[in-house]
Amino acid sequence: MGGTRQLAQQNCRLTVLEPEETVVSPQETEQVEKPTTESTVPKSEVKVIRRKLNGYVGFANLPKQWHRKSIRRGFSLNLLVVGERSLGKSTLINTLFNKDLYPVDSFSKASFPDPEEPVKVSVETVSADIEENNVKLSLTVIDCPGFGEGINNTDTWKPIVDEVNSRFDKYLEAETKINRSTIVDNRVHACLYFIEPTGHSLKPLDITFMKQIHEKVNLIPVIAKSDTLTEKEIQEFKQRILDDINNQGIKLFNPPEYDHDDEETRAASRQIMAKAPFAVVGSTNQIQTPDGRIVRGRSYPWGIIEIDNEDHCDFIKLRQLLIRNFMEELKEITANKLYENYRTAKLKKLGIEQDDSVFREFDPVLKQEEEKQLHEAKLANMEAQLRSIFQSKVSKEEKKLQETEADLFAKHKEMRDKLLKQIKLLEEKKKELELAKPLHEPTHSAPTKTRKGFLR
Ligand SMILES: Nc1nc2c(ncn2[C@@H]2O[C@H](COP(=O)(O)OP(=O)(O)OP(=O)(O)O)[C@@H](O)[C@H]2O)c(=O)[nH]1
Ligand SMILES: [Mg+2]
Repeated sequence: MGGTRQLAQQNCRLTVLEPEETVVSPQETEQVEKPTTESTVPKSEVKVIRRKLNGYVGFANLPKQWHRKSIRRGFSLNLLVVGERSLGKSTLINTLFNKDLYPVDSFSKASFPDPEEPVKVSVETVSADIEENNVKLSLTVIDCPGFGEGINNTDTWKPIVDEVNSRFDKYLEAETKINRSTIVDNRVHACLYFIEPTGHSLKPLDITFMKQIHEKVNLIPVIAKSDTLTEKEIQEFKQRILDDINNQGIKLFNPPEYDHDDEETRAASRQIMAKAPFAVVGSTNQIQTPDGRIVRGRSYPWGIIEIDNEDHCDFIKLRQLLIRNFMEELKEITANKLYENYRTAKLKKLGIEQDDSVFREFDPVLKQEEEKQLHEAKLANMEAQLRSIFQSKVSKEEKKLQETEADLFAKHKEMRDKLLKQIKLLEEKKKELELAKPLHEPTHSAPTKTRKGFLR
C-alpha cells in the first residue's frame, strides 16, 4: 500500500503554495506589486512599488522545511467505524492499514446477544502507531459494538453521538486552558458507516444514524461485503442509497476543489468521489490467483475477488480518500467547520456572546479615545460639584444679608419712632413754657435769644 508515504507531500500541497508559484528566479528581476486597493484609490494616488529580487531568497525551500517537520512530528487520524454486527468492519480496518489491529472472529461473543437483555452500545478504542517509509501515522479506531443489535434501536445512535460530542468537549476544554501547547487532537476525523448489502435501499436505522451524525463528522458510507452483490446490483443499490441520502438532506464528506489544483488532481478526486458509497470487500488473506499472482482477496468456488483490484471493488478508492489523497482535508474540515459549528452552538447555549470589546485594549487609538472620554466626564462631574457648592454658599450669604437688612430696618424704625416721640414731648414742653412765660418774666427783661437749629 502506498498510503502514508504520500502524506507529507499531501500536507505540503495543502499548507504552502506550490513552489512554481512562489519561486522567482534571479533572471526575473522585476516584479510589480499591485496594491489591492486599486479599485477604491484614485489612479493618481496609487503607489506602485517595484522590487528587484537580486538573487535566490530561499522561500522556495519552505515546502521542504514543512516536509521535514511533518516527518518529525508524524500524522494522526481518528476514525469512527459504525455498522451493524458482522458487516466486516474490523476486517476492513485491518485491510486498510495492512495491520491486524483487530482480531477477526465472526463467532465472537457479540454474535450471540441474549435476546432478553437490552443491548447496550459500547465504545471501544484501538490505537496503533504505524510507519511506512519513515512516515509515522498514529491511528485510532473507534468501534461501537452493539450498534443496531437491539429489538428496539430507537436510541442506538445516542452513545455514538455522545462520544463524538464528548471528544469535541474535551478539545474545547483543552483550548480554554492557559497552556495550549500540548493539546492532543482526539476529535473524530471521519466516520465509516457500513451499509448492509441488502441490494434494496437504506434502512430506517441507517437514515436515523446518518441524520444524527452528518453535521458532526465527515461521513463516508460504505457498502459492506460488496462481494455478495453482482456488479449490476451494486450500481442500482448505490443509486438508491444516494437518492435516499439526497432526499433526507444528509451531507457526506466532499473534498473542496482548489483553484491551484491541476486538472489531473481534480480528475483524480472526482474519480474517487464518483465511487461513493464505496462498495468494499475486506480481507487480509494472501491467496494465489490462477495466473500465479499472490494477492489479498477472498476465494470462492466461482473465482477470486481481489481487494486491491479496482475492477473488483472500491477498496482502493476508499483508501485513497482516507489516506493517500484527503486525510489532511478530513482533519481540516473537522477542525475548521464541524468543530467550529459545534463550538459556536455550545458557547451560545452557555449564554456566551461574542464580546468585541475584549480586544479593544490592544487598539491604542481606541484606548486613548476611551481614556479621553473618561477624563472629560470626570472633569465635568467635578465642575458640576463645585458649581453646586458655590451656589449653595451664595444663597446662604444672600439669606444672611436679607436677614441683617430686615434687622437694621427694624432698628432704624424703632430709633426713628423713639426720636419722633422725644420731639413731640419736647415741643409740648416748649409750648407749655411759652404759655407760662408772660406770668413769671418782667417786661423789661432782656430780649430772648433764639438758638439756631435747636428743635425748630
Ligand atoms: N464475504 C465477505 N465476508 C467478509 C468481508 N469482510 C469480513 N468478512 C467476514 O465477516 C465476518 C465478520 O467480520 P468482522 O470483520 O469481524 O466484522 P465486524 O463488523 O467487525 O463484526 P463485529 O465487530 O462482531 O460487529 C468474518 O468472518 C469475516 O471474514 C467481506 O468483505 N466479504
Ligand atoms: Mg469488529
